[in-house]
Amino acid sequence: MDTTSYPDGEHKLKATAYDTQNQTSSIQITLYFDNIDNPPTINSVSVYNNQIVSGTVVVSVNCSDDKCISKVQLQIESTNYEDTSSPYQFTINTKDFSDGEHVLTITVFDTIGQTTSTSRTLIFDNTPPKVSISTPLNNQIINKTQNVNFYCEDNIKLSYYEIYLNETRISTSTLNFSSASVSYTLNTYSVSDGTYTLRVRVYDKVLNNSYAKIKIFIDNTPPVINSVSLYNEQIISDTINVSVSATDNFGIKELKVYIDNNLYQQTNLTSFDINTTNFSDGEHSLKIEVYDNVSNFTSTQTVVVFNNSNDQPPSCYLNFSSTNGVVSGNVKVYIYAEDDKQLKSLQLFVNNILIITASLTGKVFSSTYTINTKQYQDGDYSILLKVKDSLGQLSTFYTFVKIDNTGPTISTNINENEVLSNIKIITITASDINDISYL
Ligand SMILES: [Ca+2]
Ligand SMILES: [Ca+2]
Ligand SMILES: [Ca+2]
Ligand SMILES: [Ca+2]
Repeated sequence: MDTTSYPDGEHKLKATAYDTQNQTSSIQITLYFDNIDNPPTINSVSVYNNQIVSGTVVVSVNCSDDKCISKVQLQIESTNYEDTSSPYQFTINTKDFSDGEHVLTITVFDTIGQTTSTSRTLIFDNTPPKVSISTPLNNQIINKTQNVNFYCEDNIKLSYYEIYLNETRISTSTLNFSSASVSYTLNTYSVSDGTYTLRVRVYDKVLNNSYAKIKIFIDNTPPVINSVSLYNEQIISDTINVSVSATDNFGIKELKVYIDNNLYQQTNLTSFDINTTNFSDGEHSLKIEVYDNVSNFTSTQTVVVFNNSNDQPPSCYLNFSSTNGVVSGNVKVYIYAEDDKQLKSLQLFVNNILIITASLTGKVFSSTYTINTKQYQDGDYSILLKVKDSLGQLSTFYTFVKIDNTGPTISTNINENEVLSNIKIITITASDINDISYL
């Protein structure tokens, strides 16, 4: 029987036999004719066009055939892979190929050599991005807010970046191009001063990554001025060298010196000269600002007296009547001052509290002030007199006084109305903050 002259499918074969008496007997059998074999069908492939892949990629091909599949081939350029049994899978090491676009041609064969093909274009990427930090510079000292600028690029496409300060991630953001220039504002006040590693890590779409790092110093602390080789109201003449002792956590950069609020010198040394002959005699304000490398600064201000005319400082003294240095009630204080040219002012302090101030004129001053000591508690006090001349030259006079406005305390060992007989020792006890003079 030639089955190809019949359509594929179910057929009934019936045979009838006759004997000479014309009696019959039949048999019927159901048969299936199968002469058509269609090409295979590819149902799905586990990668999609323009998919970016790296490392090892498994490509699965889901296919079927009306009869039987003999094999599936996958071809990348001149490299062929073959799988003869289901599931049809291909493990591709993308590192065996160059980065970039590659066409995967998938061909499914059935048992009579009929084929069906499809292709997928994949992008291989085994190259990490590149990143470089332009600001700050390596080993730069920074403060306040500082822009962190970096450039990154990838052979295929970037995905995101991360910025780390030491081990703390302080920023991250997505990137969607093959290159990017990024500026991030770092607020250095959010961390303590110190030495840090700033690291920028950049990822491509398949998480290949690389980083750039720099060392930075964060310094929001101004210098500390330990001392200046001039004291307040010091009298100076001609040219004087002033030295400044200052420290900073990351180093001193320079000093700025102002005389009467005008910039007089700017120097990276720790000392400077003042030529006082370029100024009028008298009091001048001297301000010194000490800067670190990122312009944090500390200033100190003093008054100095320039004297190039051989003007002599004033002299002064005071006295008052007391009994062995002890006073009470109203005390008359006699003050005397004199200068070679002109007096200017007087100040009187009790225990460093200013109680009398006066403007003076002329070369000689003398006056008596009355001080009521009852405004003070009993005890020891310092008396300080300061007199300045017209140049601002200072003269001082210093003494002590004991104030006692309280009488002695007295007691005895006998009682009121006590009856005494024979011999009785009577004790009288007296005490005072001052000495007892007599009983
Ligand atoms: Ca087939
Ligand atoms: Ca890449
Ligand atoms: Ca500093
Ligand atoms: Ca004088």
